[in-house]
Amino acid sequence: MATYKIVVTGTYAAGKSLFIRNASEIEVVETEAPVSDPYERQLKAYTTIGLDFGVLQIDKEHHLFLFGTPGQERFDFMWEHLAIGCLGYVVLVDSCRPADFGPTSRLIRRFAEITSAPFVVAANKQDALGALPPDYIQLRLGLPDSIPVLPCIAHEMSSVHAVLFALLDRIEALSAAVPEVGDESSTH
Ligand SMILES: Nc1nc2c(ncn2[C@@H]2O[C@H](COP(=O)(O)OP(=O)(O)OP(=O)(O)O)[C@@H](O)[C@H]2O)c(=O)[nH]1
Ligand SMILES: [Mg+2]
Repeated sequence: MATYKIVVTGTYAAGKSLFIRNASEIEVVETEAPVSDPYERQLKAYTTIGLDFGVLQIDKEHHLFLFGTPGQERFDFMWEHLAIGCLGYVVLVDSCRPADFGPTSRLIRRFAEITSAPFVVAANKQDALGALPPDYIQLRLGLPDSIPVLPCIAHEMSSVHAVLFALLDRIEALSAAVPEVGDESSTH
């Protein structure tokens, strides 16, 4: 049985924990704590301070180990730890919050320094009022056509699975053979 490590990242409240909850076949491990910043608390009461962890079996022999990062920048030291040995990663962006596009671009640049693994961007909350389309978000993030920006609704299992399978397709397209976790060549 082979396991592939996939990281789900993005800025504060982009939907990472919900994405992993709806992707996972096991009960997820979460590390939520009350939000102390009054501005951030306007969005929600709890935030991830360590990681999220879930598992998705993708065929008879392969499982994805899904690791969600914290979104608050003060916990960004966790990104490096969580990215070690990852096969690829998903960057979630809240499609309703253009103010998050700049911080998301910064996060994408930082992750590219941490790991050379392939990634896709998921334009999340496409069900919400005022959600901007993935094409527009791709332009605003300054991403080339080669980096897919996919529509996503983290509330829906089919949607999060579609994003993960698109990432696996991209990983496969970029590497002749997909290395397994534990194989030194998969460590970036
Ligand atoms: N309408 C809608 N709401 C969403 C979607 N994804 C997430 N949310 C909501 O957005 C809020 C933040 O979701 P979380 O999963 O906690 O976000 P997060 O990225 O893990 O947040 P941090 O760990 O604090 O950075 C919650 O209220 C979710 O219910 C979505 O696709 N559609
Ligand atoms: Mg979270």
